[in-house]
Amino acid sequence: MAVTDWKKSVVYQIYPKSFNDTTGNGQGDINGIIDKLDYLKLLGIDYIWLTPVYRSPMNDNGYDISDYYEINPEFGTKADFKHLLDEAHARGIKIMSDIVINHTSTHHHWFVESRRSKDNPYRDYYIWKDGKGGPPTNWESKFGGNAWHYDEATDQYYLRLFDVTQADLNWENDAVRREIYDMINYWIDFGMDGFRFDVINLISKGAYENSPKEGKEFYTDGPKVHDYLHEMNRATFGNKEGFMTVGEMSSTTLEHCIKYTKPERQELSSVFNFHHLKVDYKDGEKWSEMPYDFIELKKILFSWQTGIAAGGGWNAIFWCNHDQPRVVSRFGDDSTEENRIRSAKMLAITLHFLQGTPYIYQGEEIGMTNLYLEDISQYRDVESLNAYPIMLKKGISEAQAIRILQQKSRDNSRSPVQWDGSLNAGFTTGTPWIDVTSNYEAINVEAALADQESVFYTYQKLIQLRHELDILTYGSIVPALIEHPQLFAYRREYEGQQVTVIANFSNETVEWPESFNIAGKILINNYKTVGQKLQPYQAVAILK
Ligand code: TEU
Repeated sequence: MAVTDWKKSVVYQIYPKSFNDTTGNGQGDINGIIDKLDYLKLLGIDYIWLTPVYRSPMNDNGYDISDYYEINPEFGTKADFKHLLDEAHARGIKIMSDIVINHTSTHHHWFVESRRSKDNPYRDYYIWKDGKGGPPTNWESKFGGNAWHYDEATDQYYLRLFDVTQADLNWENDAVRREIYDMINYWIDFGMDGFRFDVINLISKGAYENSPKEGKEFYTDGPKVHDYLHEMNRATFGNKEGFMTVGEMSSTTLEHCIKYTKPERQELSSVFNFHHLKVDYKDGEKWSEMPYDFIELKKILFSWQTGIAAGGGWNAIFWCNHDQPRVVSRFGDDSTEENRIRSAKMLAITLHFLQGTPYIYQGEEIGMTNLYLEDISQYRDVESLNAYPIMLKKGISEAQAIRILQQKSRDNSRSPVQWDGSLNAGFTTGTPWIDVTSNYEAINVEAALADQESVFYTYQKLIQLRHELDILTYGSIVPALIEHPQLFAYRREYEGQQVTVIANFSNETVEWPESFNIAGKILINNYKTVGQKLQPYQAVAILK
């Protein structure tokens, strides 16, 4: 049953390049998604978030768009895309597409023009500055190196917060904003049901000054970002009933996220923030080795849960996406098959009872693990390939750098979806663009569907519960046992009802805390029974 209230919906993220290949070229495509819609219907999701399928040189797998109005031929045609929308809609599934408007590819014709001369009409579509005996400021790119790239043709630098082939757009320019709103309206008319906006809180740059750190403070949640989002809302999707938007917010704050999502401000419906996914960064450094800090993980998630609710905003809730390692390898336990299954279910239960819109990343629903590539030649991700030499330069050994990539690389979640136990996990008949995870013979969709006890059916059940029980959408959240070293626990409360969630994040049995009354109806449990003690990775939700 399709839900009518967008707040009750569950989103499934598809990274098309790794989803399902129907042409044999080793890369997934739009027709491959159509072929799997019945599977997604069985899972029960409401929306698909499709990462970018527009024309792109694919240096950053589509986050470098060279034409917003065309589909990348590697993925299919516009007719295929229309077909996908129709087939999804016929099954009650909506589609949110990804809009990347902080930057374009340097192959975009705007940039090709812009770089030609200082007086080109497209010059001010991007951010060009004179050097100061070197780059204009010391800001660092998110993908390593200085954020300014020198261009000989006009002896100036352009800003690129990501790869050198991703030039930041100049939102100060009215013409740029108009072009963007026209493009968004084009896709709304095409039949889109929602959008995910890439790094949307970086669009408003403040002063171009040197920073004591990497420069984030000058462009994160910048001075005009709320004005721009409000303007965009009014000019595009704002009056479309039930249209869902989610903004990806880099290094943002709770205060800003309340503003981005408070309905009366007319900006966005919901936000992703990443603070809870930095609990395994040593001193804030992603490329480091550190066991994750469990108590910190809870504290961050809870502060966003209660904070957003108090401010009247709305969270997107998630463990994984195409930029993150696989959650079962990160906060769960993939060391044995038994622990993998238990901990994948535990993580699902812990997340899906929180408040906000839950996101499931392709393969998460069968408990896919990290890819664990062993040699740098096997890596494909531009961020990882930029980071590797930087790590070596810092004195990190090759062996340690690979160990770090095995934990943190974005390629971990970009390996092909494991459909069955046949060659290449049933993803392609050709050579996959990136290696298939070696455990595909045991972990795959076909095997998961055949086993009523598989991780898949836990996700299916959780989606059903979200649709059925209003308390999961509207209930307030009451964190519990925050300092407990092994248990993740909270309550939801709504109209006299209470749901209690308790999960054991450890591989040991743990005493049931005295303050926890277990009377009530068990909504879900990843073990057969509930006893005096919580079993390793046990997670239970109880309704009273
Ligand atoms: O990601 C934004 C971002 O800053 C991170 O999540 C990032 O990918 C980084 O790896 C964290 O270490 C978005 C997209 O999701 C990502 O795939 C793109 O590469 C990026 O924007 C640029 O468009």
